[in-house]
Amino acid sequence: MTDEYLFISDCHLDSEKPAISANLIEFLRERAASARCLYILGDLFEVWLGDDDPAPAHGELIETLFNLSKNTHLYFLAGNRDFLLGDDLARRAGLEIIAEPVLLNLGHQGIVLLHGDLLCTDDHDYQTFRKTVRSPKWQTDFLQKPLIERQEIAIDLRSESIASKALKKMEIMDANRDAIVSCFEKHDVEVIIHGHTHRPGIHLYPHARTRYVLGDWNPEPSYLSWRGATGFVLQDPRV
Ligand code: LP5
Ligand code: MN
Repeated sequence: MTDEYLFISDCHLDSEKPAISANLIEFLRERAASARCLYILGDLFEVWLGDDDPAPAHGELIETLFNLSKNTHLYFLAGNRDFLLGDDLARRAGLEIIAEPVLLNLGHQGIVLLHGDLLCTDDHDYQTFRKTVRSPKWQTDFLQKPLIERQEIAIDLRSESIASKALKKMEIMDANRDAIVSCFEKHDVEVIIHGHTHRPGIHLYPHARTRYVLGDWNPEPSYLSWRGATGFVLQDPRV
């Protein structure tokens, strides 16, 4: 066991893209097994419609996570695709569900963890939609619908989202600078770690602040590692 902390997001696991699942399973077995903690910062699944979905395509992954959880602490913070992941799946996969913003300290640095969508404050339509689907009442109602109905709604919603994104300027789907600065200030931290935008990178701000953006896994792994001896290292083929 090392003192390593690992951060990933946006795997978007999908039965139609088995290479991503294979890469993640290999990462969990080979890379994460010696880490102290693994933080999964949302959009682990392309879509998660409730823990009653048997999701056979994800069986091996869930078992791999559960085995890993015996030695490595696994945390899950919801994304906009898998915010319906609940306690049942968390138990089966050995995940501890955490709610954003999550604060932690590594070395002498204060850190805040987010999925990243909350920073996209210029995307007003999305933020309105998010408020609706994150309300407990909406989620209870939605989860009471038969799975087949939820799947149909999700297909419609994906089409709506794709159509609506085609009309949005790229900038409005990125993190807003004022939202970033106020996040650093509000939480009094030096580091923000998030995903969601699929624009991996390391961004520097005044007062020795840094924002690490995790990439998606389509199809190569993207992860951030922290160790006492090295600090943060972003491993992404595009950075
Ligand atoms: O996901 P991504 O990266 O492509 O786009 C996101 C935002 N879109 C979403 C929607 C998801 O893609 C849909 C799939 C999630 C299923 C989750 C399970 C719960 C089921 C819920 C069923 C109602 O998150 C996109 C952002 C983009 O990130 C960048 O940040 O722009 O936001 C949108 O496109 C949202 C639109 O702007 C507004 C959508 C209005 C929808 C209107 C209602 C549709 C009716 C469907 C039936 C209830
Ligand atoms: Mn996302």
